[in-house]
Amino acid sequence: MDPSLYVILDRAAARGRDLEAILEAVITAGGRMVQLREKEWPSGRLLPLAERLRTRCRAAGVTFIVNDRVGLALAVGADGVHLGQDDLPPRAARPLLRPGMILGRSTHSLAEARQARDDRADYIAVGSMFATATKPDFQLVGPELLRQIRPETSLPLIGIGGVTPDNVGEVIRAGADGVAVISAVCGAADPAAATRRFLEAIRAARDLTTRTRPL
Ligand code: TZP
Ligand code: MG
Repeated sequence: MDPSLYVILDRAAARGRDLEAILEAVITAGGRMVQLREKEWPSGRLLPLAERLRTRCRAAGVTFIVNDRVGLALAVGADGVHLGQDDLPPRAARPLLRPGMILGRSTHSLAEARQARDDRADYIAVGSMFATATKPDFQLVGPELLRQIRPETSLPLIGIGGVTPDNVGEVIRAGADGVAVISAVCGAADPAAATRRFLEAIRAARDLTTRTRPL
């Protein structure tokens, strides 16, 4: 799992554009991890699309995660499932998963991040980093929360919420291993170009972080 840039494929954010075409652009541009997020369609309707995305990701060696739905993740042979605070907690979901499946957890406070760590999540998403129109009920925690969580876990930390190529450096320098983005890629005029800009900015921020870290 390489969570440097974790692209969330969301039909609503894509505004009618084809998620498979967006995935293709992301893969071409070097993205290594994606999630399927669908808040409206029931799982039966989503299944064929989820299967096609899963097949393409497998062929490209890209990690494929399903948001919210453990059953769908299992049905399509996804690499993992991402669970928010209102979904099944990791201790309830883990026994349902196949061995080796990735379990990600959304958190919005130090206490939630500690709980996710203690519940043996495989990565912890932290947000919202910045204001975002994608999730109207977002809780703004800022990169500062990453700074607080970073010393407490070696699990991958992923900043989410309002992240763009222009502000991603701030998130990486606060201690994130990567960022998860919806609108900045799914809603971009050119998703491949957006992916490349992100990867370049992440690389630059990491170089800077390494060079300025005390020996
Ligand atoms: N969780 C916290 S903020 C957010 C989610 C799912 C939305 C992220 O979307 P965007 O478009 O990258 O701000
Ligand atoms: Mg959820």
